[in-house]
Amino acid sequence: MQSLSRWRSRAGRRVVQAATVLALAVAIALSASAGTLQPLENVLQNAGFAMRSHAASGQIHVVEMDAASVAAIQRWPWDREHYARVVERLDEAGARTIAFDVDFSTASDREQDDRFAAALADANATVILPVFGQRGSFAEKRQLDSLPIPQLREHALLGSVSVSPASDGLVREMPIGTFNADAPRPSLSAQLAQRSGVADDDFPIDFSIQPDTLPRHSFIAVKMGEFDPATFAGKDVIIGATAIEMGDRYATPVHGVIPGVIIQALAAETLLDGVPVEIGWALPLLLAALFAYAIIAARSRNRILVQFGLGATLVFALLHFGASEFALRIAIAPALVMLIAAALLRWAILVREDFEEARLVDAESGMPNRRALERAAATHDRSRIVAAMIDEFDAVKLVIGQDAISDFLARLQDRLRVAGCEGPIYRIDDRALAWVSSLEPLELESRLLGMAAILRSPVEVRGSRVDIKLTFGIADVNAPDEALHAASQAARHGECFAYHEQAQKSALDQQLSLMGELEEAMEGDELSVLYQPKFDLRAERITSAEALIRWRHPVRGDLRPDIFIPLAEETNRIDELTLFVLRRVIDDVREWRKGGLEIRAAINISARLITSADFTARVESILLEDRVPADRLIFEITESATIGQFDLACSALRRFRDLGVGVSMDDYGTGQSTLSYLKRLPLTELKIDRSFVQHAHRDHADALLVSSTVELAHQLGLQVVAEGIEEEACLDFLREIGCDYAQGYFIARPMSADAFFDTAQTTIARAA
Ligand code: G
Ligand code: G
Ligand code: MN
Repeated sequence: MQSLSRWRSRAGRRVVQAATVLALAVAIALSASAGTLQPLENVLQNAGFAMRSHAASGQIHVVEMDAASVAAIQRWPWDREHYARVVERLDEAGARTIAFDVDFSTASDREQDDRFAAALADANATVILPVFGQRGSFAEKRQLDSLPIPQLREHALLGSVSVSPASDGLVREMPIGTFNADAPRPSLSAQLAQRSGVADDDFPIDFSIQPDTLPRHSFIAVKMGEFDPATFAGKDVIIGATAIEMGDRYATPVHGVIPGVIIQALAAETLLDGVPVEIGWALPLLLAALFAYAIIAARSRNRILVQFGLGATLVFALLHFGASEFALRIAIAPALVMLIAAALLRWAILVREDFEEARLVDAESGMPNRRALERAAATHDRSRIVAAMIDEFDAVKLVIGQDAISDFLARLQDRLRVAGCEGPIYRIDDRALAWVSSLEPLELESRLLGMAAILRSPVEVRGSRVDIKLTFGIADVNAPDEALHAASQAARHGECFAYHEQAQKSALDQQLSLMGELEEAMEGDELSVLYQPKFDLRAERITSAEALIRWRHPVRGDLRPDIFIPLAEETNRIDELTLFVLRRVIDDVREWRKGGLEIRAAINISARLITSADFTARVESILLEDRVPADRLIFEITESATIGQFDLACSALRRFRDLGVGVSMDDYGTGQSTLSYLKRLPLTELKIDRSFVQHAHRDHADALLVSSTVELAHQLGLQVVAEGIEEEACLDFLREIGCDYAQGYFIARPMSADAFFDTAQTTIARAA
C-alpha cells in the first residue's frame, strides 16, 4: 500500500515536471516565433562566428578599387578602358571567373564602352556583371533591376548584387538569387561559387571567415600588371570599390562596417562550403527540453549545474559542428533560454525548499520546531499533543553552558524514547519539547508517569550530571499553546501532568464513546477471555488459571484492560463486563471438565462490585445454575481499591465462600490493605504482587518480604500465589520457601481457552 502510494506520488511528480517543461517549451516556442528572441540569437550566432573564426579559402580574390587606385586614375567615373585592361590582365593570368561589383547600367563614352565590351568578349574567363536591384515596393519582394548596358551584358553572365540589411541595419544574409519582373536571377555570389538554389531564398553569410584573409589586390596594381602571374590562375576574382569615398559600405555583425565587395566575397566563400541549410530552432529546443526535464527533476544544485552544463554544451556543439562540418545553420537561442529558464526555476524551487525546511528546524538543537509540529498536527485528528516542560531550564542552562544545550536536549530525547515516546519530538519553545500522541487517555497518563520516573535519575551532559524534571501538559493536537499552559499549571500545582480543559473534555468524550461501544463489543466477538496458568509448585503442574479479558477494538486495535476496566468502573458498566467474563469462564471450565481437565479458574472482581447487592445477587443466581461446581471458581479481589462498606463486602464474600467459591486477595502489598483485612476478610488465597516477587531471588529485602508473607499467609490458613515470575531462579526460590502457586511469563503468557487446555494437559502428563 505504502509503496503504491509512494509510486503514485512519484508518478504524479513526474507528470508535474513534464508539464512544467512542456509549458516552458510552448512559451519559448511562441516567443521564438514572434521574433522576441532574435536579438539573443544574433549575439549567440556572433559568438558562434567568433568560435569558429577561420581564414578564407584563397579561392576568391578581391581586386580593390582602393584609395591608391582612385589617386592614380583621378577622374571619376573611370574610363571603361581601365576595367578593360584589368579584365585582360586577369584573363591572361588565368583567372577562372571575373566578377564586377561596379555599376555599368548607364552608357559612357562610346569608344570606352566598345573597348570594354571587346575585352569582355575576348576573355576566356567567365565574366559576371552586376545587376543592382531595388524593391518594387515595400511589400513586394520582386526587384526592379538595373542591368548593365546591353553592349556589355552581351558578353557576360549577370549576377544580382543587392544587399539587404536586417531591421537592425546589419547585413547578415544574402540571396541565392532574386526575382525580377519576369525571371529569377542568381546572385553574384551564387554565380561565383557555382551554387544553385531557390531564388528569393536568403542564406546567412558565414562571418566566421576573416575578411582580412581574403587575398586582396589594388586595382591599379593589377592594371599595371604588377603582380605575380601565378596569383590568379584558376581563381575567382571580384572587382569592387573599397575606397571610403566611394561609399559602398555596410555594417556587419562581427566585422563592423566593411565594403560591399568584401561582403560579396564573404558570401561567395560561404557558398563554396555548400549552401547553408537553416535548421531553425525547433530541433535544438526539443533536445534542450530533455535536459530541461532532467534539470526540473534535479534534487540538488550540483545536478542542476551538471545538467545545465551538459545541455548548454550540447547546444553550442550543435551550433558549432553543425556549421563547420555540415553547413547547417542552427538557431539556439530558444534552446538556451529553455535551459536557463529550467535551471532558474529549479534553483528557485530548491532555494525555497531549503528555506521552508530551515523554517521547520530549531536552529539551536536541530530538532523540528513548533512550525513542524503544527504542520504534522494537521494530519492527525483524534490525537493529542503532549508538551514536556523542563523545570528550572534557566538553572540547567547555567550548569551546562549555552553550547551544551543541544547535547542536553539530545540526552533528554533519548530518555523520552526509552520511556516509550514514539514518533518525532519537537522543540516548541525554549524550554519545552512536545510530541503527538494517539494513545488512549489512561494509557497516555500511565506512560507519562513512567516517563517522569525514568527521568528522575540525572542525565550526563559533557561530564556534568544534570537533574531534570519534566512536567507534562496535554491538549488537543492543534493547540500547542494550550499544552504549554497545561504544563505550567501542572508545575504550579506540583503535579506530573495536567490536561487543558478542552483536551480533558475531548478525552472524556472519547472515553465515553468507547464505553458506548462496550455493549456492542460484548455482543459481538471483540471481547475475549484469555487464561494465564497458575502453576502448583508442589504438584508440579498447572492446576488453575487466571481469566484475563481482552478487547480487540475494530478501529483502535487491541485495548488493554488497564484502559477500559477503570472506565467501565467509572461508568457503571463493570458489573455487566464481570458477569460476561464469569459466564465465559464457566463455559470454558465446563468444556475443560468434559475433556477430563479439572481446573480452578480465577476471575478478577473489582472491590466496589462486592458491595453491590444487585451484582452479588446476579452472581449467586449464575452460580446456582450449577453448570460447574462453585469450588472450581476463585474471585480475585483487587485490594488497591479500598473496600468501602467493609461489613457488607465481608458478608457478600462469605456467601460466595459458602457456595464453595475461593476468594483471593490480588496485588497484595501494593494497596491500602492492612493486616486487619487479612484477618477479617473470608479469604482462601493471597496473591503477592509481582513488584515484590520479580526480584526476590536476588534482592534480599524482597526475599524477606515474600518469604515472611508466605509464612504469615500459611499461618492464617491461606494459599499463596506469587505472580510475575519471569525467570527460573525465581521459581526455584519460591519452591524453596514453600510458596503454593506461581504465575508469570516464565511459566506461560495468557492464552486462549483451547491453548490453555493443551498446555495444562501436557504439564499433567509430565508430572505423572
Ligand atoms: O493481563 P492484563 O494486562 O490483562 O491485566 C491488566 C489488569 O486488568 C490486571 O490488573 C487484571 O487484574 C485486570 N483485569 C483483567 N481482566 C479483568 C476482568 O475481567 N475484570 C477486572 N475487574 N479486571 C480485569
Ligand atoms: O493484577 P493482576 O494480578 O490481575 O495482574 C495480571 C497482570 O499481570 C496481567 O496484565 C498479566 O498480563 C500480567 N503478568 C502476568 N505475568 C507476568 C509476568 O511474568 N511479568 C509481567 N511483567 N506481567 C505479568
Ligand atoms: Mn488478577
